[in-house]
Amino acid sequence: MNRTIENAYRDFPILTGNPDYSYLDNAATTQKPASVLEAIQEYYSGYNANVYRAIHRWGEEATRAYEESRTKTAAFINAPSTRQILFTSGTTDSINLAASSFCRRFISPGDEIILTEMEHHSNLVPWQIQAEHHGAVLRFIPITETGELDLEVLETLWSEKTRLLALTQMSNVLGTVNPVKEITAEAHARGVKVLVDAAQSVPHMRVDVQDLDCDLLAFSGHKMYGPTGIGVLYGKEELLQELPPYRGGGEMIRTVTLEGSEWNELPHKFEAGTPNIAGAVGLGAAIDYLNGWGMEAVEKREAALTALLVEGIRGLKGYTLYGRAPERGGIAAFCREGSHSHDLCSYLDSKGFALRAGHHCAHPLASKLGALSTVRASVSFCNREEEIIHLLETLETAGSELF
Ligand code: 7TS
Repeated sequence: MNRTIENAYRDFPILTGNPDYSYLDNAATTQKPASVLEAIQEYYSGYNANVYRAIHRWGEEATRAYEESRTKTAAFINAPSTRQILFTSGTTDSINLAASSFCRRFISPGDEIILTEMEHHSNLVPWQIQAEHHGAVLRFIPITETGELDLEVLETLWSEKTRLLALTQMSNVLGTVNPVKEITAEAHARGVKVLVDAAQSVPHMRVDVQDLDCDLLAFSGHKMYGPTGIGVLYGKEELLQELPPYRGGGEMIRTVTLEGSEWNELPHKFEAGTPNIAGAVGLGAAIDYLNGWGMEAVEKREAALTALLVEGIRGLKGYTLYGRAPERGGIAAFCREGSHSHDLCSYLDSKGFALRAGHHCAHPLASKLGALSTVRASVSFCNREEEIIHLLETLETAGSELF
């Protein structure tokens, strides 16, 4: 069989090794292709060493591989320079870094930060912590009936005191893709900085930070076919220069005396201690893997699978699908009349489908939807149409067996 994106699952040992199980929890984490697993194995078995410090061949090789991943990451999101790519442990870590450093530098009591009602807890709680510490006020863009941001209300939220707007590019519950570029332009017209949570978007669409013009952007390696424990914070260089460091320790300093320290240059100022070298190497391999297909092909393939899934669930009797935004990614959250979502999810697992049930770490959104717990299917290009058709049939016939 020719290698095409329709049979990309063949690149994933866990998928070929479990042909009777359908993995539809890609928004939580993605599976890893063989090339990513091999890159990590090669690092540990071929040239494992700490970066920067070692004057030996393995140290040099590890440093080269670590920095090469930074170069690949910068190119992947079209960042102008590798100095703007900070390696973190994931989206959550990236946003905590951004929130802490931004608020220490720019927030005074009474200043305002705008968030949205559809944020994952990791783009909400770090701002709550900083707002409490610095006396900032949080404001929220509400969502409409269709699960989109209410931009008319946003018009009323801006004030002289607004300093930053932080929003997700794609909701991890509704699948809604937000008009980040337009909102960023609105924010900049008022001198407001913008942080984008791109955890769900970078793995599934072409994200170009220069086109979006956002000031900060966060994402995770494990949601884009790379390993856990590695993530990225992109920032505009001028802004990153102005922000104070987040964590102190080795590598992030230029000089240290007992009285005080001077910071290293970008990006090292924000990378204290031994980084996740294997994670960065794995992320670089994941980017190579995605580039091998091309993000346009990924998007096209996932749009077809999403249409099948979303239209299919909409057509099922007794099911409610949450979110009707026309601009959406491959995420579908739903409930079945008369069934608890955890029971439905366990039932689906027994039938060979991995989905997720709960509030999906977006408690305020779940409350707003009036569905504290939903079942969520999330697709990737490595899923097959048969899997989705089989899931829809299983949902349709789920009946007395469920209780
Ligand atoms: N932002 C969004 C929009 C997310 O979907 C997630 C994780 C995060 C941030 C946090 O990413 P992390 O890698 O730091 O954990 N979302 C999910 C999910 O939907 N199910 O499990 C994790």
